[in-house]
Amino acid sequence: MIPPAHSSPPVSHASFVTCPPVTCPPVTGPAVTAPIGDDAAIRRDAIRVLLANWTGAYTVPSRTLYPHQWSWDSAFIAMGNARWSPRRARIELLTLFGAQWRDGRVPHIVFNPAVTEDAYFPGPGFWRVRAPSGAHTSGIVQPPVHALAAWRVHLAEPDRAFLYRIYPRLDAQHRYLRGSRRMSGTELVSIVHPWESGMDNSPAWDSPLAVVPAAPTARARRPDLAHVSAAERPTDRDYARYTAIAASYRDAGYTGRTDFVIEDPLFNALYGAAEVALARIAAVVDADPGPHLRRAEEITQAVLDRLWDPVSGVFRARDVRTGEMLPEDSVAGLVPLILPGLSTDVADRLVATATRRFGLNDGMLLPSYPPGGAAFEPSRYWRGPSWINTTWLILEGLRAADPELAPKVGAQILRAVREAGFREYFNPVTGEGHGCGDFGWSAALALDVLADPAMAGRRIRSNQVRDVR
Ligand code: 2M8
Repeated sequence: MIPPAHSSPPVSHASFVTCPPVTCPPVTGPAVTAPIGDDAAIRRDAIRVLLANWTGAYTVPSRTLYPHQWSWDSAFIAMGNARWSPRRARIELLTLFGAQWRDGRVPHIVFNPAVTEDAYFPGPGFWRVRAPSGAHTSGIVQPPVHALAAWRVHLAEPDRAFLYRIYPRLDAQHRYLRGSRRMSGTELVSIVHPWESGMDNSPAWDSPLAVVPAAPTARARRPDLAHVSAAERPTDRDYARYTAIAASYRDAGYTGRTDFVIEDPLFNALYGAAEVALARIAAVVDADPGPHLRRAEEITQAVLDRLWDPVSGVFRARDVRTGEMLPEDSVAGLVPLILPGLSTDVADRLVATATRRFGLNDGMLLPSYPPGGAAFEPSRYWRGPSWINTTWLILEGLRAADPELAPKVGAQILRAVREAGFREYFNPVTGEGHGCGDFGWSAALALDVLADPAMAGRRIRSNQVRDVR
């Protein structure tokens, strides 16, 4: 299936990557699963993981479980790569945007043609998509953290040519979200599949998924279970539902609604923060930052109006099909802390919720779901474990909201990888690692934390707060 037409000319994948090919040093040494030593050792091993997962044009999240390019993984990985190889970080983002569709959407997976169909499900044969570049991709999206990543990459090593190249692509990505995903008639955008949330197996999705028919024909193959224990992954029943929703969206030509239409606080908070980053980029590339800043304000207001739950002091996802807020909380509800325009009152309540209900100040790693909740499973994918990327997003918000707490959260990230290695996720209570090893964003974001002056005990100056750096 060819994606819907877009007025801009097709993007050539190859035309983006103008730098000479990057030579990867041979990968040696054992996988990082054993505890690793001091900060210098973390840095060395993080770079080793990023080199091992580098394909020449992008970084796979994992050589075993996720052998293709993932959208928001690449954004996080670029921010980590920016700390030691900004050139590699630029290539990572340009490669991803090389597979952008004509309608502006950035697919959540860009498939590596050298990897066999049975290595990952659902593969290119399921999605049946070719982007204008010729790349096989999925047809759904992931949280739009890319403008923030592009800006951070530029800050690490200013490169206006890079920003000139990426800005129109980022702008088109946001135009797609604005034009095709505002499904409630407000400024908020909707996700149409749990995979679009990035937190696929979150207990927050249990109630909307319960009404999705899991037809036997939608039975998924599970290559993931060859790499990770079934006890740490979604159930077959959930996989059947994921597959059914994706198949129905595909069969509708990747447009319109599905059985799952949700306004998610994490997705929308990153969308709003990305508009602020787009404004900064626009100012460098002689474009008008004004519309981006206005949209950031409107999105922030809509996140507050539609998703803030003043009773529980956290943001909640809203089901657009029923109009109701979903009953379960998750770490996604804390991520609006990253919005530069959030009021101090709301930010303070979020910090209180993070410390009291999510145990952030207890020396525990930040869980993806509150430990007191009925659905808490500390080692099952997105149903309780701590993840480096969501912890890092909260850390970003805390720089302004609670500059004393921020370095402690950074230290938690370093402790997690020091004690368990660059695992995909961590038991928040015991610190034990779960999911795959040598996981891309765990390595990349640890590098970012290590390079952060605030982590070296330096105070954050007041003019740096409330700033999407
Ligand atoms: C996980 O999601 C994929 C589907 O996209 C999977 O389980 O197969 C999620 O953790 C997602 O957030 C992440 O981007 C992806 C690759 O790391 O894996």
